[in-house]
Amino acid sequence: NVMKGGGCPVMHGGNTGMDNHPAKWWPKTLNISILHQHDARSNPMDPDYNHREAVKALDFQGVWDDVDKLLTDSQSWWPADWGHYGGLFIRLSWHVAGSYRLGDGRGGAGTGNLRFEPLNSWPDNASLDKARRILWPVKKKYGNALSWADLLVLAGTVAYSNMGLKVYGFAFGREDIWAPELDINWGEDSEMLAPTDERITDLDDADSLYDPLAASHMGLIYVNPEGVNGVPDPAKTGKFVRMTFARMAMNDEETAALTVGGHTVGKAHGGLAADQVGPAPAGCDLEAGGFGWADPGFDGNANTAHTSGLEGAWTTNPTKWDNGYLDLLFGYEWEVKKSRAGANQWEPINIAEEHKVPDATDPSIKHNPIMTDADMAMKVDPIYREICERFHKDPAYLAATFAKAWFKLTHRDMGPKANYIGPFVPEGDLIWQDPVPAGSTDYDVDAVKAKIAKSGLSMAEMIATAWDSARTYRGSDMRGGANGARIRLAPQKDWPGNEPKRLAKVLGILEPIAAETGASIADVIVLAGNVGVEQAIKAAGSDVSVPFTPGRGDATDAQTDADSFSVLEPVADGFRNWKRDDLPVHAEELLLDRAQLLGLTGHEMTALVGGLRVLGVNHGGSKHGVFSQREGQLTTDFFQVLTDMSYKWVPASEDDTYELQDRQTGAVKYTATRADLVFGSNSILRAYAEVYAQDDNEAKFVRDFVAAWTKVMNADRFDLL
Ligand code: HEB
Repeated sequence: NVMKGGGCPVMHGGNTGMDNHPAKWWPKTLNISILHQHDARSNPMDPDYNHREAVKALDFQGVWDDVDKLLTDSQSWWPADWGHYGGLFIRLSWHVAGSYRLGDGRGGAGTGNLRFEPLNSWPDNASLDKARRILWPVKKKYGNALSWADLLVLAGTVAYSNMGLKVYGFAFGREDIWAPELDINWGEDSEMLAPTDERITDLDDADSLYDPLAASHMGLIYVNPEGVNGVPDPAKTGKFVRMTFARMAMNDEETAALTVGGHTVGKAHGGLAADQVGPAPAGCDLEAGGFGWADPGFDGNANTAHTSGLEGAWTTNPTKWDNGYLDLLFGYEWEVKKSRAGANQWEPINIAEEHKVPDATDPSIKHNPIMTDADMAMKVDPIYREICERFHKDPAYLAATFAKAWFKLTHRDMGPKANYIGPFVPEGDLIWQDPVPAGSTDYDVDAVKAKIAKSGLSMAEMIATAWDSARTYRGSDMRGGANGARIRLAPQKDWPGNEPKRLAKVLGILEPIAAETGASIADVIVLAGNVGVEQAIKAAGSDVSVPFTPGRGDATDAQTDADSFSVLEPVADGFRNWKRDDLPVHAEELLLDRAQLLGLTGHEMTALVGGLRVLGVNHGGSKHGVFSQREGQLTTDFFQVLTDMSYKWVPASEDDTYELQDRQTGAVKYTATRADLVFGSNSILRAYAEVYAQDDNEAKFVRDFVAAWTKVMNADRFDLL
């Protein structure tokens, strides 16, 4: 952006491009900005705009009907195949939802992120730029109340309904973001669509794909449709499909249903060889108007469109929900062919004329149906085959299984049902929604607090237990958190990070208090943490009360999908200065990641760490980072010591730990981990640490600690929205 030569005095010193970030010289610097994305300044809505309230006033049926009308309103600039956009809209919704990965809950349909990079320009999302423009009139008409995030998922759902599937339901309530997500690590590949080898330990073991990635290539939603690294081999592809969908939280039956049901409609588009297609939207010149993948071979007819390079439909009637996919898959033998764009695809041997597919533009012309390598896996992989044979014999079972799996796929990252809005929300609970019954608010909070205070539990025991109960929350898919008190159920009660022995002892004392008072155990756990924090504030000589809102409920084992909770297990918790020994990632990176999932800002994270350290609530009672001579009092001692030049920091013999030595005498005064010292070494975190070390900010620190603590305790209280 710097004017080269000329010395032109025109103002052009702003850093307006993406290639000149201040940290580019030091790429190992922590990316603290992941804590400060989507802030109020990037959001164009009025400060008092409440999206949930706005949605409630939406004309839900009107939106549904208008999307339905768009399905057959073919546009000259991107004509609909067979005059019907159903396939395109479904692929749109599926790709929006399919970026979700269970490992960290990131990705998915909840935010409208497809409008922004990288997803807007991922090769796999080709032509979805067109789909959004087709939907724009509906977005424009219904305005703020209809988020893009909702509309992108609704489109495919309405399409299925239009084509004859009895859909399971639809919930409104997703709120749009206004800038790309900075926190999601999509992989560290060298380029888009780089070979799978760059993100896997062993190409013969699909499960060795790096966690938490789910797609087998950078820029894809799932697996390579032509086969692993482009080589057709349905048995091998089947293993990758299983891994990819498992990491989207789908089991084998759901995966088979989604693949079969997905390709029951629509077609693949291979007008041109990939190297003839223009750049993705973000790589285009201005006059492209935000459209990418310009196609010099496109003649204005649907049948010359290019998207993936594969070409053809899977079924004879691709605008109808029917059983054509399995009829053809099992009815014929299939062989590998090249599409006209040169992609590997499977085509049937000796297909009957009546099973051929009408051309997308001129129905008098007939084509072979196709299968991707992943479709062939439904026949070749023995587990998928057995499931698909059942689907084939029982189309009603397929339809019901698919409809439920589609609902899960598209609602998986919305959190509990309390977040669902609108008349199409299905009755009943689904286990993946992590249901929590409503808890009582009708009890005497002060009486419960008094009982807790007299229970004999130590301050650290109470604070650590409340923290552990709440810290599993992740804003990425709104799972986890203190509501439900699942910390007392399997698997959480046995997680090493929860210190099972201490936990059992504390629960043994808190559970009877809940029973006696009518409060939920979930509430009592949080309330005990608050009692502990209030005691620590008193011990330090001031008097601040910690806000509390009753009403958490207690989930049962039957309401808990233990398998799917395993991904919430903390393998590290920088807030309690702990990290499992075998992790190759630095403690400060894990801390930052957790803080982002908890929705904390940089200074909230700083206040919490500094406060929790001096309260002595480290995992296993470790003394690392307890920079205080008065442990148990909520003071700024951690920051005082961190910024005090009379200490020097020396790496210790134990891995990744440090000694704080008196600069004069060499005496070891304190020990620390990377999750402590990063607040003094990283320039941004040090700036926050200085705020809390300042003489004028002791009271502010207590206020900020209490606010951040309360934010974490209430992170999952969607029932209060
Ligand atoms: Fe699919 C299309 C692949 C899954 C739905 N796909 C498609 C294509 C391809 C594929 C390649 C073509 C594109 C173009 O246009 O060219 N997929 C695939 C794979 C997988 C899948 C590999 C894994 C297994 N899908 C799926 C799912 C779904 C779907 C799950 C849903 C549910 N797709 C779809 C649709 C379509 C497609 C609807 C069509 C589109 C249109 O029509 O446009």
